[in-house]
Amino acid sequence: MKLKLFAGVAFACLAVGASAADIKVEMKNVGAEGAMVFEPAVVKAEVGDTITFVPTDMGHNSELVPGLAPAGAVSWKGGMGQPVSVTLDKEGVYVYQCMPHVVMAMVGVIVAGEPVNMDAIVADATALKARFVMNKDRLDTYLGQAK
Ligand SMILES: [Cu+2]
Repeated sequence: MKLKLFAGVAFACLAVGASAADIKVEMKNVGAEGAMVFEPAVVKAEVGDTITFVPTDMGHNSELVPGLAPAGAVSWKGGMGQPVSVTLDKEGVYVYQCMPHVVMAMVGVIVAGEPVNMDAIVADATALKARFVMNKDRLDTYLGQAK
């Protein structure tokens, strides 16, 4: 009996070690860094990892900002108040938003592997940042943490 349990635990550890990570990001009305936030807002992951956005509070979604991702990378667009998962398929920086709260800079950053496209993301984020009315420095702060 004891031996069987040990074998089961050992197998479970091996399985976890061999598989890609599943990282959760909460969509929240209020977080440690203010109102209308993804938490954690900056995720460092690896290609093959899956990010799951969890509707901790209702009234949010998660969707990739078109153009703010590695070339040819997977896109995603979650429904309002719905969980959505994405498996990262290209190395680099991804910027995503909550559609109804873009004006409050409810955005987030994912880095898969190394931030190889950071210069392009910074240059192309101008249009997104122009839509922020509040928390105007959030995306720059997040991108700084992602380097
Ligand atoms: Cu939101």
